[in-house]
Amino acid sequence: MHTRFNTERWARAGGDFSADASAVTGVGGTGKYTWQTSPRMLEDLQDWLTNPDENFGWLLLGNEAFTSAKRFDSREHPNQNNRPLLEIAYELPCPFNLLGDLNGDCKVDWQDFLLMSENWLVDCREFPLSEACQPKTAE
Ligand SMILES: [Ca+2]
Repeated sequence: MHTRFNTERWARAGGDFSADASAVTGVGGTGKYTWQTSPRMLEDLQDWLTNPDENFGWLLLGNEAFTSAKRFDSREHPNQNNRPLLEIAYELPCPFNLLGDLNGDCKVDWQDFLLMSENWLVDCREFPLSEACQPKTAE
């Protein structure tokens, strides 16, 4: 009932949360569980970075129709191995100018060739309205 006992209440009993799940996973017996990355999770992370005062984390919501209960350990659990863990993997932009690296991943490979081949023989001077011809923007 309360966001902070006993002065503030949720708008709905059980808590206020988005109806759209950021991620879903099945939970069985005792063990470790992983929620796979979703575009919505990335949006949540960016939103928390932009608005840290609104970072209340994620809610683990079970399907109450199954008359079962699950317990998850919190970040205060004495055994560090049982605490929840958020892993974020990212790559920094390539710090080098590499001729032929069209996607900026710091290597010239088949992905760059694919990008180049999609526009093979496009002539923007002759056909400037071609979808592939985007005006340069000032940096
Ligand atoms: Ca590349």
